[in-house]
Amino acid sequence: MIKVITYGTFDLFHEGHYRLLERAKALGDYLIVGVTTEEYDQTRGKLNVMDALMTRIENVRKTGFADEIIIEESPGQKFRDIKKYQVDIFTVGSDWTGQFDYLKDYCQVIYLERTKNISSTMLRIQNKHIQRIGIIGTGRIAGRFIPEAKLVSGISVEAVYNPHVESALHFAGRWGIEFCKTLEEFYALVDAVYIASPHETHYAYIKSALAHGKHVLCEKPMVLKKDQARELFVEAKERGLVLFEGIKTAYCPGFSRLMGVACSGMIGNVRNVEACFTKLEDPKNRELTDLRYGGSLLELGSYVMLPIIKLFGHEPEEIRFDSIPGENGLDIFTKAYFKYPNGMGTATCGLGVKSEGQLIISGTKGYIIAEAPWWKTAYFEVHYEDPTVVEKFSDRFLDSGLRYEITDFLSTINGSSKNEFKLTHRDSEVMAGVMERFMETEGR
Ligand code: C2G
Repeated sequence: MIKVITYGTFDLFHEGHYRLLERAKALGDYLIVGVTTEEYDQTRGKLNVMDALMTRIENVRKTGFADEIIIEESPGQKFRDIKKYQVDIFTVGSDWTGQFDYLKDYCQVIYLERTKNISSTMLRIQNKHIQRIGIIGTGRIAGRFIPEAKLVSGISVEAVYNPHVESALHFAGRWGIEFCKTLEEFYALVDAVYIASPHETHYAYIKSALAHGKHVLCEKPMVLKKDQARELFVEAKERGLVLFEGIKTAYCPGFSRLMGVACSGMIGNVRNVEACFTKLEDPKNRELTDLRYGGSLLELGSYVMLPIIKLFGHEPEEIRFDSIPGENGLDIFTKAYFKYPNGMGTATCGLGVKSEGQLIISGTKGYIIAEAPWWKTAYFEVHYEDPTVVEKFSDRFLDSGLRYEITDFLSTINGSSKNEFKLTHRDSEVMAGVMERFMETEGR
């Protein structure tokens, strides 16, 4: 008797799951299905699971393919189960290709083609809607999006679009999603769009996606003009669509907690915020060669402005910039000074100068300090006049951390939460305005 085992969350059960179980059963005579517990999903950083464990187990049982259902509750369990149940074949969908090759020493490992274009009609009836997401752009960030999206329940990455056809074809092949020659084809396959193309193309893509009734999650900086930001948010609102600027820091648990502590009164009134983020970039890369849309502030400014704008608001009395130009004139190190009625902020960023990446929030009773990479907030401290009193806070920041913004984007679309406070439309507008002013001072 050939024994087969597979594992999954099986949340919002859909035909992708059904077809996986059907083919897994066909691989042998006896199929064991491991369904993940909430705790295990928490451990492995799978977010936004909607159905309770018993619901997910029942949905697997109803297919009739499982001869035995177990629960998956800890890392390393797969290996133990293979020994314990004397399994001949481990199988899982092709979105995990390569991730379980280590099991090949103990049993056959088969990756089954994941199901594309899952129609969520069945789910719509159950009013649990899977959002089908398409990606515009095929660069580094786009490549990080798919592994992150896989760990957010309730979305399915379906398609990619890039006018450079060969990179779109390569990307689609690498990730097992649909390649679309035209935007029309692309929009037909998705409910929402993740835009990870060069900054200057964002505005047109957002306009086009909204016009086609698609929700939009756009990489930062979303747009480089205040009026464009305002226009796009108004249009999204009028169409009942969600438009998010993807600044991963804003959505991660650690940063939300840091903001909470800063506003809690623990450090008294906030009077000064200093945020620094430098990343030495290869001078041949677009970030340091595109004379109009490159440079440090446009690349990293969203991160270092975020805490200042979140804590002091949208009406600085004065904004001033100091920059160090590289050989081609692009800013390789920029400080933006913000003067408010009740405090001041300094946003420092650099692609050509290395500095200490700290976030310091100074208050009338104490201060918060978060070391680099504070923009992937996992740890920060609160200090007071008495140096022996230090309060420490830590949160997990998993992998590239795009899953947090994806989760908030999704739950806002599904109406299950209004996480506007993490990054408001006004915040995005103000940041676009700062970028615009900077580009004006640079004569771009
Ligand atoms: N699947 C599929 N087609 C889809 C979606 C999912 O074939 N459109 C497959 C997945 O590849 C997986 C199974 O259905 O083999 C269950 O998917 P999930 O519930 O998303 O489980 P997952 O998070 O992929 O966990 O330890 C758990 C395993 O790592 C799988």
